[in-house]
Amino acid sequence: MPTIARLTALEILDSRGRPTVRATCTLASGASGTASVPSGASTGSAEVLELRDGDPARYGGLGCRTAVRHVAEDLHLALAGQPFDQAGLDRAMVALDGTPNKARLGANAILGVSLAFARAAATEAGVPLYRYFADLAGVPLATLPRLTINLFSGGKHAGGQVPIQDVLLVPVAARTIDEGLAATYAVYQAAAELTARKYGTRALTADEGGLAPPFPDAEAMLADAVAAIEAAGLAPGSGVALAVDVAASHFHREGRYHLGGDPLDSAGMIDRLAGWRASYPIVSIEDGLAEDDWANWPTLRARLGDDTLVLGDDFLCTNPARIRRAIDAGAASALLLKVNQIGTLSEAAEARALARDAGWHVTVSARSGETEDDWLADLAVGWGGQQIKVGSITQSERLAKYNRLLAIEAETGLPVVTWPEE
Ligand code: 2PG
Ligand code: MG
Repeated sequence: MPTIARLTALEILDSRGRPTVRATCTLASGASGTASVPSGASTGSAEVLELRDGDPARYGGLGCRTAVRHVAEDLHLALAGQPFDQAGLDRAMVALDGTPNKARLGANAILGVSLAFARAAATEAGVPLYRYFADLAGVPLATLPRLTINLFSGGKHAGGQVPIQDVLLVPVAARTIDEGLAATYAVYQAAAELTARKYGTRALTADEGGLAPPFPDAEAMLADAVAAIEAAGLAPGSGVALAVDVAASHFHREGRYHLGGDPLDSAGMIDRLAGWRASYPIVSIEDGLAEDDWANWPTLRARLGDDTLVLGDDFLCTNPARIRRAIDAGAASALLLKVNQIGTLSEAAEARALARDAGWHVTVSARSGETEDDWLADLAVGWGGQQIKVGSITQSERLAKYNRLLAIEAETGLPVVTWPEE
């Protein structure tokens, strides 16, 4: 087992210019690994705690110097000199933290170490990171994930000009990552032209590089996405399909969904989503209902679940307890997996295994605040994710992951998951 010799960390800036943690783990063998932690904006309330300094004079309180100190001092002192495997290290950090939501040491400190150790251990073993992740989860390396790529943005990622958060392209006909990216590029260019003409704006982009013109409503976003696919000479549905991140928690107040027009109750919201499904080529709906609307998720799944993924992000928070409850209730059919929602690789692996054992799909996802680190691509491949969600095909913090997928594709020759899978 690898022995940790030294843990260090650095406060760096993410794609929104906000501080985050970059951790480095050096092993006794001399192998070392460095990894950076992402950060969300439309967060679920059950996510573990991202520790911020709270000093309003510095980065509006968002500094990460305390979390950095927790890596270089507390975690270093407690863990250095000891041999660990990934599960043992993650368990030790959870125990050292001692809180249910990683509030003492900070999930950003703990995840930085969990990921940096993974990189160092892969280097020590002489294997690519995706193989280390595959071995960790006991998953055969068989496929590459299907791309789901942000085209249009709204909600918290775009200043709320329209309540829903993402319309994504799913290049279902693409047999390779390379083909999928080329199809997406064509649609993105067509969409930039179409929206510039229609809304008279320059191509304004949101947090993840998605186009964010002043759409009048969610339906206009979906219709413009279909028009852009057609304008690019591709077939909506069979060539390029759509996915939606409704992020409904963020416009749900006092039991009503404020989607524009009259506020909707849960049944009305489900009707609206079913209407979208009937009118547009949508293969996946994420957070179609709010994170605490437990009573109505099973109805949503029953209405849409046969041919559309009912995907839980804020709803599940990569949290094994929430996932178990959702499986028992028949409340979803897919997990959006974000390791920083739960804070260690091992707990995220447990979340993944629960979802897969229940026959769910898994979408491995980046955050809206990202860094140039590319471990997410290795994770999506290694854990056999059916989908990957990274944001748009602009901005280097997104492209780092797409470019890593291209490299893994060239190296392994693995095929992309076919749709519908299995
Ligand atoms: C989401 C993510 C990524 P955030 O809601 O799925 O798009 O956003 O990182 O802001 O939670
Ligand atoms: Mg989401």
